[in-house]
Amino acid sequence: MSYDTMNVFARILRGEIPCEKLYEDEFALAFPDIRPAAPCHVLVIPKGAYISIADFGAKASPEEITGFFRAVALVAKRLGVEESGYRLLANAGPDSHQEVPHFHVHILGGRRLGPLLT
Ligand code: D5M
Repeated sequence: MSYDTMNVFARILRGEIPCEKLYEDEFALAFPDIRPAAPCHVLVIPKGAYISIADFGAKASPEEITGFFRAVALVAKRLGVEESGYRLLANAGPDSHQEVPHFHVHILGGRRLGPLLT
């Protein structure tokens, strides 16, 4: 499967679709999920064109991978959910219902979450 350059997150990165930028650096962009599943529901996406965690792990440089996950942790801290706790979620492929084929991490928090999301 090749990367779809017209996916919604690719279009957000190119500035073709607006988003509320909560954080941005050379490796990552964070913005609120359009369909929040928790009081705090933010998406963090890498700047590079990667479909999934497998693609990201296989093709991104160590610097990109480190920079991205540092950004995820920093965003969670800035959102104020570090102390109360939060969940990171990354869907990959059809069984997970991954909807947008650009690797992304969901940060979920702001309420007591169930043991698992179904
Ligand atoms: O989750 C993809 C998520 O992306 C899903 O929760 C909706 C969200 N989404 C889709 N379009 C937008 C825009 N334009 N802004 C913000 N959030 C958006 P997945 O893990 O792929 O199932």
